[in-house]
Amino acid sequence: MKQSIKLNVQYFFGIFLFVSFASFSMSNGYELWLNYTKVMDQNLLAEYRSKIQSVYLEGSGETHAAIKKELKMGLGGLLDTEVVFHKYNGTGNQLIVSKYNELPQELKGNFNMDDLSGEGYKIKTVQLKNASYVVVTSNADIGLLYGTFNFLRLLQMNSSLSNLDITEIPKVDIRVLNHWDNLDRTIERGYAGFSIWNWHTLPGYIDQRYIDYARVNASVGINGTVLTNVNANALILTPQYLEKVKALAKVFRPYGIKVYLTARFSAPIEIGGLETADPLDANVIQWWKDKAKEIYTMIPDFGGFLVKANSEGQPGPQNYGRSHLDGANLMADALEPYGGLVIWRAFVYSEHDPTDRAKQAYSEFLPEDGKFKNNVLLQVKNGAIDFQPREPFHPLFGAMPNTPVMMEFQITKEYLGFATHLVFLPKLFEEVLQSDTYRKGKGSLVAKVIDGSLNNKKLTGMAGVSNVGNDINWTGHPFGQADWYGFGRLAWNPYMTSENIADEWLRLTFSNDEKFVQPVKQMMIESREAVVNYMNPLGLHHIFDTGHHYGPGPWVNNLSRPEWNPVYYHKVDSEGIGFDRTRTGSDALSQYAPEVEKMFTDLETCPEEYLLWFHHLPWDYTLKNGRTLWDGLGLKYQEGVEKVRDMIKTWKTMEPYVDKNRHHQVSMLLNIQLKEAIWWKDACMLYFQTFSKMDFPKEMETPKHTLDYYKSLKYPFAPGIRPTWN
Ligand code: BDP
Repeated sequence: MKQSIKLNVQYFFGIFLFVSFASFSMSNGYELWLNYTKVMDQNLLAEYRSKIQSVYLEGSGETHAAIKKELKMGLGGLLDTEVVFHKYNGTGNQLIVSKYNELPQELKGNFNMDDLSGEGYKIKTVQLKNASYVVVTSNADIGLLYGTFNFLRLLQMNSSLSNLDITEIPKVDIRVLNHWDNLDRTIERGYAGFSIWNWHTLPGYIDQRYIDYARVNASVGINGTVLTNVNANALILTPQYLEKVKALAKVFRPYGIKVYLTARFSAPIEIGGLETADPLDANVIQWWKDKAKEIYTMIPDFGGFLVKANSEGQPGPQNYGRSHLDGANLMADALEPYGGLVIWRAFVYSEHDPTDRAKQAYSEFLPEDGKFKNNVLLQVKNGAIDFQPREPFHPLFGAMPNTPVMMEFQITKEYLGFATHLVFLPKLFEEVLQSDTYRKGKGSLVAKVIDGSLNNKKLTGMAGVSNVGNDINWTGHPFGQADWYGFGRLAWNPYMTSENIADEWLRLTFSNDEKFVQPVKQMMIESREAVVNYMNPLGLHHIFDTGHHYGPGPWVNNLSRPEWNPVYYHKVDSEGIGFDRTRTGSDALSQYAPEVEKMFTDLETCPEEYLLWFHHLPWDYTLKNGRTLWDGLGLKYQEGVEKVRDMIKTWKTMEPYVDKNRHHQVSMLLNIQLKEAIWWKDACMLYFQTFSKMDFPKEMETPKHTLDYYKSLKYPFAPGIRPTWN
């Protein structure tokens, strides 16, 4: 692509313009970041071709076949040549892709493989006398596949092959997507079409998408997928559906991806004919054991169960007076003989509990630390409320040293403008992972909890609620692909910077041209703060319209459960705004380490982006910039809107570097984003003004409509709304 652009400039009115635009307009984004178009830099192309005159690939089996297929496709496309597979030539200029034990003897001495896990790999330029090789090696097939993808990525990113010396080992064990996909193919909080799992035609029909899904995930190291919604349907555990799951598992296996299912706690009643699902009942215990045996007979490498229990109406052990511990350990016992895992979700809060919702998961699970069976992981959302545009890290991170606590991020943009807003989520993920829990003194980062290093945990994990659907480009918004990519990269290495991720993704997906990469990267990095500002500035949260969470609804106060209403979260009144979570308020802050509590409690040290999350402050409270809280709020909303305008400007100038199709798509979406950013600003500020009774700051654009108008907007068919909960 880079080349096409140069050609465009050089031969602006010539035939090349036509050729390059013709190929540009073909791009529909289906290939995601596995974009193997020809390397356009002629010097590099010549270097690559001369260094990879043939490929030595030893081994057998289905992962090996997947590697061969990817090399053919990748090298074939990037170098625009037929890939020659050849025995070890001894004379160099060969790409060697081989497990360590099958490496040609004379190359072995260049590698120390003791530090590698099965998933790890090395890529190295090896000089032997006058012969030079690029070697990709690992102790296991799966590591070799990951190494192959990394090698292709190097070519896609136009890296030199002269001095490679890469060692990669994933820092996290369980790297899974959570699909909130229902059996009728709707997706809860999905904005990119319907589910890619076509349950009706499975197991007989294998859609090419399943294979490409596996390739794409493996390319970033994702090694598991939970196929079904956490608001589970027990039918998935019946033989009829397990046959279909088995077919998907077969497709994913060569790519190192295990399937997991959501287990509905009441399944023994619904599909087992029992009268109870009590975890201590002997028949129930036996039922889960039999079910596990049945599943593993069909799918020997089945990953395990993900469970949402006693949360938002889902059944669970508490229905029988038992605890989460009883429930998790019941399933853990059943899966244990086969090496299966139970991933138990900590996303619980109750309408019967009058304490601050933000406190409930911590109170519920903390006492259970160290009591779960060894094959249980506790999956905790990044914050204590619910995937808000900005949320302080969940107090459970670091607080349960004797339990494997895994991260749950949301890749789909339930609270970030659906698939219509350009918001680069790795920036949000990075902020959470880099937060300091202070549980073991300064530097006790959330990332260290997640990779297990803080408490020497052997079993670790990171989950991302998928943004994938059957839209042609998988994610709806072309830039939504970057969130999937970034999730995978961070699950592999939670210390990666969002900037590096953006850089990689842009080069892989669009172009290596710096004139494109630098400004668009900047735009992506800033896009996250933009959405915070135009939706939830200064620590406001959960003020979305009800049910679908599309657009603002700060006025909503009539839902049956108090903690479902936005008014519960902003607590606006004539005095001021914000949720007091200090000791004078809900005291949620006491759930953090003392250093963190102190930092957030003290208004001098509390970062302003968390102000209203932790404090209820008067309208005339003075912000660090000297303005009143009221003015500051308006200015932040305005800033968010302005940033979207900047993004539109930047994107406009990128026209020469991007294919017409995707350029136009993103332009249209940015315009929607601007409209909605203004909607957020106007609706929220007009509503809050009815309490503050103050004039809008002069820098803020006057609202386009009245508050009544904004309140009257209804979207009964906004996408992603949960259809039924079972
Ligand atoms: C909330 C969603 C709801 C999910 C729930 C969960 O609104 O659809 O079922 O989280 O994570 O964010 O279980």
